[in-house]
Amino acid sequence: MDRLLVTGGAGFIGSNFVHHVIAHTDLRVTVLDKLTYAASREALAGLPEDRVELVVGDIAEAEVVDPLVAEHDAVVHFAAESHNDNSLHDPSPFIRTNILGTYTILEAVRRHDRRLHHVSTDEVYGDLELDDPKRFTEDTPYNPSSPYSASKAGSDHLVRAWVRSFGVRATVSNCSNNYGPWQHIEKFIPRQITNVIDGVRPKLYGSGENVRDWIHADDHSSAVLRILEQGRVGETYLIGADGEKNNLEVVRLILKLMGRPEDDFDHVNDRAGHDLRYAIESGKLRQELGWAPKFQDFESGLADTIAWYQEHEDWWRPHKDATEAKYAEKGQ
Ligand code: NAD
Ligand code: TDX
Repeated sequence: MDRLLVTGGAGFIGSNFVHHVIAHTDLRVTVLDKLTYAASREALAGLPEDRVELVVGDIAEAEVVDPLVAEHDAVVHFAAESHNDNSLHDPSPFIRTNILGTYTILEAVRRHDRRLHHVSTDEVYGDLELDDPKRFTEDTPYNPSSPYSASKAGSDHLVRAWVRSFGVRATVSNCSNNYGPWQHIEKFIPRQITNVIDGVRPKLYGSGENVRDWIHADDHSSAVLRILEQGRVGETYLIGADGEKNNLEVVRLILKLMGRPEDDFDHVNDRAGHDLRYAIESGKLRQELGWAPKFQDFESGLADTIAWYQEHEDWWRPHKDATEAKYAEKGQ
């Protein structure tokens, strides 16, 4: 393997993955990214020009995707519409990018017989009760709740069908909630950090009892590279770092780390259909492929992330007012 095509490589996790690949392999990388509102060229700055190229284009257009796939040995597919709240407002780009886009990539890797790794989410499994001792495994039945998670579930099903029916050489990973630098400020953790920087109280949906299983984006990247290099074709691997926390705990920790009283937040309108709890059992990935996360301490990872947003205000500031205006319309 010499040349890698990374879709969505200008987004939060895709850009992290490109940096990881450049640092840990000899591969050359082409990023295919539409540069939607969620992308940032800055996240790819400083990478070696002889090893990384950015192609601006849409994964749902076969005339863009097909020749690029033909020129590469493997595809790692991150590109997606990724925010649940946006999918509740307008599902249409989620259907187009997440389902039609994945179909377009599948047809190209089928035609040119290229290796594919498809990046997905634990949200395809629906949610768990708070007191349920079970966690999601590779055998948990699909039960998505939102237009976002349903579109990701649809994309996973397409990949599995193309493996079985056409012999496409693909793997799938389903990861839990990521945090770290370059995450769009519409998402929970960066929204609250940038609110506190602005002297605005963090906004907690509903009671805040909802649990997410946090993993640092660097650990997601190392897991995806391990699966690409050593994963068994046709298999699904769950990626998680045993980071279950409820949203109230996370808001309180952000406030504490930023020197504010721990009750200095507002409860706002809940998300429609809000999933209660996600939790990943990642034993297959750890035992079969020997992967382990590096960020074991959520509090220090969060402190680094807070420092990053404090130091990169020029990056997020232009998007803050418009992002908050959209939430304000919904009483959030
Ligand atoms: P993101 O929204 O930050 O980035 C998505 C990227 O895809 C952007 O650069 C955007 O421009 C690009 N894109 C969108 N539509 C496109 C199109 N039609 N053609 C080409 N490029 C397009 O998302 P993220 O948080 O980095 O998530 C990346 C992937 O990881 C997604 O597939 C998501 O479902 C999955 N995932 C995310 C998380 C998480 O916590 N963020 C957890 C598990 C899985
Ligand atoms: O202001 C907020 N207040 C709040 O309480 C926001 C934006 C969110 N929340 C809650 C909703 C969720 O319970 O925080 C939790 C996390 O919310 P998001 O950051 O929107 O993430 P989530 O909906 O859990 O989905 C994320 O993880 C799985 C990613 O956005 C998905 O792309 C990924 O698949």
